[in-house]
Amino acid sequence: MPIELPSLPYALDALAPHISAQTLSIHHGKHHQAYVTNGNKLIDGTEFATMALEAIVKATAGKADKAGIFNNAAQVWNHTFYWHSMKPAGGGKPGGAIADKIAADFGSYEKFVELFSQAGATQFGSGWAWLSLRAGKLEIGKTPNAETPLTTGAVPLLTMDVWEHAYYLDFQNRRPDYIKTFLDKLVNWDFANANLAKA
Ligand code: MN3
Repeated sequence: MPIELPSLPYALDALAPHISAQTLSIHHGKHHQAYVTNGNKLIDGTEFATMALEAIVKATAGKADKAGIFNNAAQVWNHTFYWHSMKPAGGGKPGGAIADKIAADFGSYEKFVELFSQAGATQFGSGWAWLSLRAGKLEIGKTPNAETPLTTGAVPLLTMDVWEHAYYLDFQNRRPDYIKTFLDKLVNWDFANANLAKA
């Protein structure tokens, strides 16, 4: 199968009690898997069948007749990026180059927290909050559904899934509590630093 489900970079219970094993099991094993399965069905026999995932996402973005392929392929990419955006015992203030860049571009870590939390909280319905690098500057954004900054010339550094399936079992309707937990207990600054170094 051209599109594959990657393993989680940690055990199912590694993010508990913040994100439960049940949430990760369903989110990775059912939701992420469904995007893989449906994406493969849709690209079968097309010019996309031999392309790498990132190339499929970029090639189908914004094309109404390819929306099904885009939605599934981009959701596969976004979810893999999201798993790496968290780690056990993560969260809190960053170190390294990303810390300096946040201070330079947002003024302070506290301002980053405010803007990133606002992006996640105000994404109406399903979607994602992002920290990206665009033209050398950090940018915080939100995208609906499967949309990703990857297709708009930015380099994604971190993402947070704000689809209800990401938090409902652990936080019910309290999306702001999930966002606070993501930032305080889970966010993987090593991943953001690695992405920044490659950008
Ligand atoms: Mn999701």
